[in-house]
Amino acid sequence: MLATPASPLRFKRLLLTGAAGGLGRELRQRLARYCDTLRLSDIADLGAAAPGEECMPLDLADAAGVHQLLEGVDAVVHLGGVSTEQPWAPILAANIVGVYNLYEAARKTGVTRVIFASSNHVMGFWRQNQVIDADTAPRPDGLYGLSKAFGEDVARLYFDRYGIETLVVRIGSSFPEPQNRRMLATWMSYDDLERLVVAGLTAPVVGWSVIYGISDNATAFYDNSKARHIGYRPQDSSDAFRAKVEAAQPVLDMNDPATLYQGGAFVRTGPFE
Ligand code: NAI
Ligand code: 15L
Repeated sequence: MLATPASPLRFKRLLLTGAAGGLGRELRQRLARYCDTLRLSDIADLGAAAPGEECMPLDLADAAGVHQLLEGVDAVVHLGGVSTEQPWAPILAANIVGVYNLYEAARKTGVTRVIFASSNHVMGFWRQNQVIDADTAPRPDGLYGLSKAFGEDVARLYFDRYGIETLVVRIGSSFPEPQNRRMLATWMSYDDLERLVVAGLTAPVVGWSVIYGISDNATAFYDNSKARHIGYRPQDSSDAFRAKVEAAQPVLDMNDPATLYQGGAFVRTGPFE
């Protein structure tokens, strides 16, 4: 299902990185109608290009390749990179070197708008009984969250120095359904993901802005009131899944850091175990 009626706003060419991933496969279908050409990239197999698509597989750590990737695009939806807690080497290549390459290429090719898929794990060591907003200080919960915090700062530098606008989307949990009680607060439907990305692509002025990628959930750790200028209006809610999730996970262990902190199990995953 697609979230909104076909938009009259058309881009000549949009770039979607991470197009072979979970969210990339969703947005691949959904972004096509907003542009004449959808350029797709990933280090993983992208399959065959459909009409209106062009596939440019590459490693984001390849600076020359990333430069070519950005040539001739109007805007970038940057999903590519390591998306979970992993060893430092792949995080360094994709999320540190790769993001630097992306912004350098944007500067050199004249691309002026990026939607950057950041993560709630930039903020994972805030507690679940605290509501944070766009101005709250980062508290990454691992190397992955730390790398996304770096990406957010690269984006800010390239706005301050070069005027390249970025909507930083600190995505909560974007899956078909919320999978546990924490995700009742962090969940974002795929339809709302599409709404948020399109809002970021079409908002008149973005500058460097932070928004939390969540649906209209009754419980939330995040306050998006400082991102009203983006015009994102979520239409879905985790509330529809609440009874099912609570039945599947009736008891919470209040001594488990995954229950106490917003980052959930990420706060005790990986090199800090
Ligand atoms: P995913 O792991 O399914 O997709 C990421 C894609 O990036 C993969 O297809 C992978 O092959 C590609 N990639 C990894 N390293 C690469 C490299 N060196 N060069 C080129 N491509 C590379 O992740 P998912 O769930 O689709 O997430 C997309 C983005 O959104 C990621 O940046 C992730 O950090 C972010 N995000 C997603 C959330 C979610 O709930 N799905 C929550 C928070 C953030
Ligand atoms: C993320 O950043 C991950 O990319 C995703 O796979 C989920 O684990 C999500 O956060 C989450 O916190 O639920």
